[in-house]
This record gives sequence, structure tokens and C-alpha cells, in this order.
Amino acid sequence: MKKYMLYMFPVMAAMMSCGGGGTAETAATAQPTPAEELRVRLDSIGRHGFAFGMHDATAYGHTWVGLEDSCDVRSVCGDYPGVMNWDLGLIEWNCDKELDGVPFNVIRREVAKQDRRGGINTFSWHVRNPQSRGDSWNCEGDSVVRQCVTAGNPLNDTIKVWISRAADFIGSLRDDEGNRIGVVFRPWHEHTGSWFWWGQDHCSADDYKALWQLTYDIFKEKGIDNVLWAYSPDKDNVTDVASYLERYPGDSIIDIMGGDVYHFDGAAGKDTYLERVRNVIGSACTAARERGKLAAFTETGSEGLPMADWWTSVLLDNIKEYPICYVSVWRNAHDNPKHFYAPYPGQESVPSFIEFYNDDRTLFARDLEKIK
Ligand code: BMA
Repeated sequence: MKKYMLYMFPVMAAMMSCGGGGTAETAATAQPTPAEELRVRLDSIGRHGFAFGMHDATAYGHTWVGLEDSCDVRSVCGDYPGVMNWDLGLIEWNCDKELDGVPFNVIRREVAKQDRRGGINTFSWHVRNPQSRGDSWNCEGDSVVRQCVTAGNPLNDTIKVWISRAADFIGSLRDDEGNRIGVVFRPWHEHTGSWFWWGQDHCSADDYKALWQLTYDIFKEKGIDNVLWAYSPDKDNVTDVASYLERYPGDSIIDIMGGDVYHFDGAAGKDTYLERVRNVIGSACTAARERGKLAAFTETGSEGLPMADWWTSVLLDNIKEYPICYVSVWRNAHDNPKHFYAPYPGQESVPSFIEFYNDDRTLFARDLEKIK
């Protein structure tokens, strides 16, 4: 049985500490934005434990797609994840479906449903390469990020339109009363590695930060007030707080100190995974504490879950010491039976997952419903 203590946080304090937040004067009179409300809520969630999240959790799963209200996690433990991540990849091309085939209208509907059940929504963005027109992993081109942030360059015009489309979509997320739904947005992720065109070897720190500033400014100009911004370095080139913060866009932009670290090679790779988690998530938590920000383990997982006790003896045992507000795993592909990160009925890590679910610290949708 999970235990709850209900916390009420003064909204004014949250408004003053939120990224880009207002002055005491404006805080006293202005209504909190959906982003500010979400910040207060995530802070509260973090005091109870951490929410469990999954990518595309209700859009498809292991061997099924598009079955309304289905969810592998719910099939296993009876509850929905507390956090659902969605991706904006291909919104930049005005497509109807994101890069893994989920219609943006379905995402909009599922975001509202997750909000209604008290859950949280987050977004990543596997944006295409504006020069080569290849996908995010296509790093061809000449200083693509530099061109994107240079006024007058054709790629600057392109990326501004693409970012505007992402902003319009996020701004269009509404609840039943027509109010914007607060979400976490985590663009330009895993930038300390070099597998995406915005990665470390493909741009300078200044150009990377300028790309963030451009993104933030376009959202602000459009009046998008329902976004908390998450920064999420990966395992590469991060060993301590200084390296974690090397390309940090700044306190005026970022609300959440995140990190993406995956577990490779099953039992043989456990120590390496834990060391990387310490480096990245440990640094994220230290940086968050020092700067009054939230911390989250924004992406993780062990593809195919080869260790039956992974949820308890690897994940829970090692993240319980970190003051994160959520941990999120990647997707269960419907068209590739080996590409999954959450259990489905019959999968061998189900007992470990149920133990993880029953732990007081892990928070799923029904737990979040009780945390205001
Ligand atoms: C990767 C894999 C791919 C997917 C991509 C974007 O990690 O899951 O199959 O297309 O993310 O979601």
C-alpha cells in the first residue's frame, strides 16, 4: 500500500523560481501558467517518490497498435504509467504522423486522456536534418547547427519554421475546459554524444546553446505558456557536474535537469550502466539542487529486458537515492518483437516489475491522481 502526504505549495514561490519566472509583483497578481502549475506539481511528486514513465505507452505496444486504452504497462500491473513521453519527429514537415507512425491527432487525444487521469506528459523531438533532409541520425552537412543559428542563412529560416510548428502543436494541447495542458519539452536531447546532427562533434558549445535560445525565443514569442524545458545529456562525455553543464543553455531557459542513459549488454553491462547513471543522473541532481531546478531521469531502459530482475535489482536499487521526479523508459515497438523496454504479459521481468510497481517510491497514474 502506498502512503501519501498531501503537500500544498505556495504558487507564488513556484512562480518566482520557475525558468524565466516573474517578479514578486507580477506573481502576486498573475494567474499561474500551465507550465508553472506543472512545475509545482512535479516538485510535489518528487517529494513522494518518482513517477514511472514510458514512451508512446498507449499508442501501441508489443505486437499491437492503435487499440484504444490499451497499454502494456497496464496489462501487467493494472495501472497506467504516471508519465507518458511522445515524440514530435516529423511535425517539422507538417506530417500527420510522427516518425514511428503515431498520428499527431492520436497524440493530442492521448495527452488529454493522460492529463485527465492525473498523469504527466513529456515530449522529445527527433527533428530531421534541415540541410541533408535526412533523419536526426543523419549528420551530413556543413556546420548545420551553426547555419541554423546564423541570421540570414537559409537554414535559419528553415529551422525557425520547424520550431514554430513544434510550438503550435504544443500550444494546441488542451484539456476538456479548453485550457492548455502543461507538458515537459526536451528538444536537442542526447547532445553530448554525436549520433544526432546537433551532437557534440557537430557543433560548438556556443552554437548548441544558441539553438536552444532560438527555440525558447520562438515559443515565447508565440506565447506558448505550457512548457517546462528539460536538458538531457547522455552517457558520452559526462563524468561530473562541470561536464554535465558544459553545453547548458542557462537557468533562464531550463527547468528540469535530465539525463538519458541506457543499459546495454544485460548482466555483463550492469556496472558500466550504474557508473554512467552516477555520472549523468548524479550530476543532474547536484546541478538541480544547486540551481533550484527539478531533476529527472528522462530516458532509460534495457532493450529486450534480458535480466528478469532488472526493475528491482538494477533500476530501483540504484535510482532510489536520487531526488528525481520521474524516470521514463523507451517504447515497446509493435513491429519489432525484440525492441521493447517495458514488460508485457508473459515477459520474464513481470514479477520484478510488479515488485517495482508495489514499492512506495514508484508512482503510477493512480498515485499521481492523489498528488495535487
Ligand atoms: C529509437 C528506436 C527507433 C525509433 C526512434 C525514434 O530509439 O526506438 O525505432 O524510430 O527511437 O522514436
